[in-house]
Amino acid sequence: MKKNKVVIVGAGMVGMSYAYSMVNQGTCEELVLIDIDKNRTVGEALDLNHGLSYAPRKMKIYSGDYSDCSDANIICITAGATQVPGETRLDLLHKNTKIMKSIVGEIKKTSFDGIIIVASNPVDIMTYVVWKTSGYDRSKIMGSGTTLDTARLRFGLGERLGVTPKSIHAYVMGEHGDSQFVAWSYALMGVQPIYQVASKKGAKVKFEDLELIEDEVRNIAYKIIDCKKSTYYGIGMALARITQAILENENSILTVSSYLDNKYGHTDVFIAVPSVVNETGVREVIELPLEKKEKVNLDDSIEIMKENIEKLDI
Ligand code: 6V0
Repeated sequence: MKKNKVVIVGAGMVGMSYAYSMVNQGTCEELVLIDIDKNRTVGEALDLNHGLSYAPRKMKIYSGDYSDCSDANIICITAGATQVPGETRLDLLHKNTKIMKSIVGEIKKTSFDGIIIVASNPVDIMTYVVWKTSGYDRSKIMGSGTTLDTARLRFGLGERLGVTPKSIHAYVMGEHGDSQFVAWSYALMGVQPIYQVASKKGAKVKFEDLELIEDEVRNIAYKIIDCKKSTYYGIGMALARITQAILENENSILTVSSYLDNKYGHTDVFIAVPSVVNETGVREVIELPLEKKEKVNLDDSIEIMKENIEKLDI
């Protein structure tokens, strides 16, 4: 099992941006591409292999099939339909549920015993579908959640404050979608609370800007979709980051979509909350005492997830 093998199911824009990030960062030793379009994976594997001379580590990259899942550490599901202009992530619900069920059916035929990361949208619900239909341990399944939105928030704040996004410690929580929210009460620039930064005279980011920034993060995917049809580089890098946290047994805190078991007052739902990620998957969900408004936002987000899960044939 210890060979750092990653299988990507869905070699489209998201899957391949993820693969490309991993090749450039040397995240894993073995990378397998699976897609219903076999030709596509053959071409993509060849193309990536041709870059290996310039990659930081030796890697084995090939077009495979589900039998390659048996000894994989991670399967990342990036297959499925994408939003077209005018569609929300929730509009993809039924199309992608069918696809998740068929993929899980194939994985279950193998002796796979690793971690599954789900990226297909609506990601929190697709993660639930994968968990429910697979019967696998819930800690071994996670969605990409708001890892991308959190990176967007850090970028936006960092730009305005004139500091690197790496020094912004702030989290987007809830649905990877329209009901997401920023846990502002825990947002820091370095060691300074953002609320404190915003309250200073002449601050680069004022209180009234925080809501605008939050809206911008929530809606930026729609702008990207209008401009270039889909988003993929950011999520590719977010998935590579989650993968590294698992393979390196990092115990990193990431806003993946995790199963809530009596956390934040909820059970039986996957939603993005700060979670400790290591080689066992989600080691722990961190339960923050949220401000009243933030807790209402999280409750609303979870309510939307549950209403949609009830509509599904799983
Ligand atoms: P794409 O470029 O159309 O690629 C999808 C791929 O899935 C194609 O190559 C298909 O052939 C393949 N596919 C479809 N059905 C199956 C199946 N049953 N088995 C195997 N492969 C299959 O889409 P793109 O890569 O842009 O998006 C993929 C998914 O990621 C969509 O659901 C997006 O909405 C979602 N995104 C998730 C994000 C996140 O933050 N979690 C961000 C962006 C997109």
